[in-house]
Amino acid sequence: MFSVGLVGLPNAGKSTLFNLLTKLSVPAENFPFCTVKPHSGIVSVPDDRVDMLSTISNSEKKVYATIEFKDIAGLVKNAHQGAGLGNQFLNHIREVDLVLLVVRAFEDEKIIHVENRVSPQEDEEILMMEMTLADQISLEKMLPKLQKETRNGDPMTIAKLGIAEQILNKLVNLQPASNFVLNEDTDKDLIKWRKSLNLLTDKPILKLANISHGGKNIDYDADFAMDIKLESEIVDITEEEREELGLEKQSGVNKMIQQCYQKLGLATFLTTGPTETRAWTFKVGWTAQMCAGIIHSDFEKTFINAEVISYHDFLVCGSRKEAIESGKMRIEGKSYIMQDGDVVEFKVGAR
Ligand SMILES: Nc1nc2c(ncn2[C@@H]2O[C@H](COP(=O)(O)OP(=O)(O)OP(=O)(O)O)[C@@H](O)[C@H]2O)c(=O)[nH]1
Ligand SMILES: [Mg+2]
Repeated sequence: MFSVGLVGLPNAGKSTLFNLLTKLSVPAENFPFCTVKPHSGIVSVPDDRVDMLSTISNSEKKVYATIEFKDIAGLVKNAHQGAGLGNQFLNHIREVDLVLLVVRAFEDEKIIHVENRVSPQEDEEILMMEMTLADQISLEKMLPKLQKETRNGDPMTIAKLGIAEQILNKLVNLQPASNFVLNEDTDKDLIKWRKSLNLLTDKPILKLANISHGGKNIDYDADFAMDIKLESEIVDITEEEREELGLEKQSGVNKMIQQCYQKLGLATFLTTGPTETRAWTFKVGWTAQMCAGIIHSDFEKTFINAEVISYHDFLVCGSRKEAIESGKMRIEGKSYIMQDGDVVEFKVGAR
C-alpha cells in the first residue's frame, strides 16, 4: 500500500489532521485495518463510482481503495544534525511514498510558532533545507563505497556512481534530488536503484496550507488549503450545512486524499457484482495483465483477456447486461493499458 507522511514544523497542525483522517477511516469488516499503529492510519479513498456501482449491482459489500497516512513528529531547524528528534524523524520520512508538507498559514497568538512568526514560505524553506541537507549527508556517506566498487570496471556500478554524483551536485547547490532527471531510456534497474536510495527530496511533494476559515492568513502558494481544526470539528455535517458555513461542498480532507492519490500516479479500476463492488489501485500505465495480478498473483500467469466497460458507459447503460447489449463491452488483451474507471472482469485459464 502507498503511504503519505505528514511533514511540518511543530504545531503546524499535523496531528490534528492525522486525527481527522483516522476519524474518517471506516472500520468495516471488509476493511484491512484502520489505525494500525498510533502514528499510522489507513484511510479509504472517497470514490462515488464505488457507491454507484454497488447500488447498480446490489452488492453485499463495498471496498474502497486505501492509502496509509503517517503522522511524523515536528521537524525543527538543524534536524539533519540531530536537533529535535533529528535523524529519527528523518528516517520516518524515508519510508513514505509521498511527502505532504503541512504548513501553517493562520495567525493565532495563542498557538506558539517555533520561530515566533507566521511565515509559510519561510517554513517551507526550512523543511526543504533540512531534507536536502539530510539527503546530502546520506549520499556522501555511501559515495566512498561506490567509488571503490567501480574499480572492477562494472558498467552498472559506474553508471550508479554517475547518478549519485549528479544528484549530490544538485543537493550541494541546495536543490532537491528530484531536480536531477534521468533520461527516459535509462536502464530500469538503474531507475529502481535510484528509488531504493530513498532520498527525501526525491519523493513527490504536496503542499498543504493550514488556514483559518474567516480568520487572518498569510498568503502562500500551496497545492491546497484547508482549515484543519475546523474540518476536524465538523466531520459529520452535510454538504448543505457546509455551504451555509461558506465552505466548499466537498470536504477539504476528501479532496486532499484524492490529490495524494493522483500525485502518487495512482488510478483505479473497478470490479462489481452481487458479492462486492471494489476499487483496485494500480499505477498509471500498467497493463491489463499486470492489473489482473493485483487481484490474485495467479491471475497474472493465467490471464486470457479482460472484459472492460468504462465506468461512464456502465452508468449510462444501467447494468453490465445492457452495456454488453449496447456493444459497450470491449475484450482487451494482456498489453491493454488499463484506464482509470475501467469496470473489469478478468478471464483466466487453469493453472
Ligand atoms: N487556530 C488554529 N489552531 C490550529 C489549527 N490547526 C491546529 N491548530 C492547533 O495548533 C496546535 C498544534 O496542533 P497539532 O496538530 O498538535 O500540531 P503538530 O503539527 O502535530 O505539532 P507537533 O506534533 O508538535 O509537530 C493545537 O493546539 C491545535 O489545536 C488551525 O487550523 N487553526
Ligand atoms: Mg503532532
